[in-house]
Amino acid sequence: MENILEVIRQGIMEGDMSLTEEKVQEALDAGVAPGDILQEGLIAAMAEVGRLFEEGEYFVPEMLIAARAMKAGMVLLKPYLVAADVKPAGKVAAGTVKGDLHDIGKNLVCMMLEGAGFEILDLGVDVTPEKFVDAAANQGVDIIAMSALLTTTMPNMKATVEALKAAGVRDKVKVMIGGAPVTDAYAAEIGADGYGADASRAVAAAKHLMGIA
Ligand code: B12
Repeated sequence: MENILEVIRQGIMEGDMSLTEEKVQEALDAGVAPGDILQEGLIAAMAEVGRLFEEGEYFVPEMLIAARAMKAGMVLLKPYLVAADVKPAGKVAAGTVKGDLHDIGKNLVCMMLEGAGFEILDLGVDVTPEKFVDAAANQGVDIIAMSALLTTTMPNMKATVEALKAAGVRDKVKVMIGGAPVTDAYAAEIGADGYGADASRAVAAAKHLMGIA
C-alpha cells in the first residue's frame, strides 16, 4: 500500500495527470481506504508542492500542473470519500471581489486548499458582497476567501466584511483575503481574520483559522 501511495505522490508532484488517475483507481480497486489515499497520497503530495514553492524550487506553473493532477485524482476519489463519510478540513467559499475579473491566483488558491483537504465553493469572479453574505448565511461555509488584483476593487473586500456584519453573519465565518496588492496590514485594517501572500500561505492561513495548524 505504501508503494502505491508513494507513486501517487510522485505523479502529483510531477504533474502527471494520467499516472495519478491510474494509480488512484488502482489503489481504490485494491481496497486502500479512500481517507488514506486522500491524506497520504493527494494531501501529502500537495503539502510537499507547497513546501517546494516556499523554498523557491517550484514556481506557479509547477504548482498549477501539480494541482491539476491532484484534481484529476480527486474526481475519482470524491464519490468514495462521500460514501466513507470522510469529513473535509473545512468549507471555503472563494471568490474574486466585485468589479474584478482576475481569477488565476484565486483558482490556484482554491486548488491548493482542495489539495489540503478543504471543500471549495467557488463563487467565481465579480462576486458581490451579497453573494458572499449568501454563502456565509446559507451554505454552511467556515471561511470566506476573497481575492482582489486591482487597487480599485480592494475596497470591495471591506464592503463585504461590512455586509457580513450588517447581515449578522460575521461571527459565523472566518474571513481571509489575498491578491497582489493586498497586505497583512490591509487585512487587519478591514477586520479580516487572515491573509496569505501566495497559495501555499493561503493554506497555512486557512488551517490556522480552522485551528488545525
Ligand atoms: C493576467 C492579468 C490580467 C488578465 C486576467 C486573466 C484572468 N483570468 O485572471 C486580464 C487580461 C483579463 C486582465 C485585465 C485587467 N487588468 Co490585469 N493583470 C494580469 C497580471 C499580468 C497577472 C495576474 C496574475 O494572474 N498573477 C498570477 C497569480 C498566480 O498571482 P496572484 O493573482 O497575485 O495570486 C497569488 C497571490 O496574490 C495569492 N492570492 C490571490 N488571491 C488570493 C486570495 C486569498 C484568500 C489568499 C489568502 C491569497 C490569494 O495567491 C495567489 C497564488 O500564489 C497582473 C500583473 C501582476 N503581476 O500581478 C495584471 C494587473 C493585476 N492588471 C491590471 C489592470 C490595470 C487590469 C485592467 C484594468 C486592464 C485594463 N485597462 O483593461 C483589466 C481589469 C479587468 C477587471 N475588471 O478585472 C494591473 C492592476 C493595477 C492596480 N494597481 O490596480 C496589474 C497589476 C498590471 C499592471 N502592472 O498594471 N489582467
